[in-house]
Amino acid sequence: MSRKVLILNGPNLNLLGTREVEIYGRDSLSDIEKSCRSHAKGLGIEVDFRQTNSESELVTWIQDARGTAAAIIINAGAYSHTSIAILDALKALDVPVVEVHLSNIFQRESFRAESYVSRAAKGLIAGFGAQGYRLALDAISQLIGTGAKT
Ligand code: CA2
Repeated sequence: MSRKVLILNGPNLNLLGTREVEIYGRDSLSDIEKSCRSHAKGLGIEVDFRQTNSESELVTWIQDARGTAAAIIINAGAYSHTSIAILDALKALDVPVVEVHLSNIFQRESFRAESYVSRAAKGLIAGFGAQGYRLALDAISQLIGTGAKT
């Protein structure tokens, strides 16, 4: 069984570290990718880390994950709160989905407290900044097991 985890990032996450650092932290997305790669290595997980500003590209990547990824970690950014298309694509998967948000979306504007992604996710990690991605990898590692033959 593959131990490849697809880590998907949605709109504006390419701007991390440049503004709103009090909300999202100082790490750039490239810093987060590096920390995911190093953490995943220790867990024996292969990472495919991507970002797009396009809703349709996210849907296509989720569809393409069928049969190729063991799990998905997704921070869909603002699309989390609006996209039924992303929800439908996630629901078509038969691998675990862990949702990540850098900020605690429940402590912010009311429109951020609703997430369509959550409806398809095994669980949600929010409010831990960049550490949330590493926590999600830990959760995925538990969910998909060691991959060792018994
Ligand atoms: O907390 C999160 O991870 C979010 O998914 C981040 C999204 C936001 O729309 C969600 O409600 C919560 C925003 C992505 C980053 O936006 C930036 C905009 C300007 C400068 C830096 C980051």
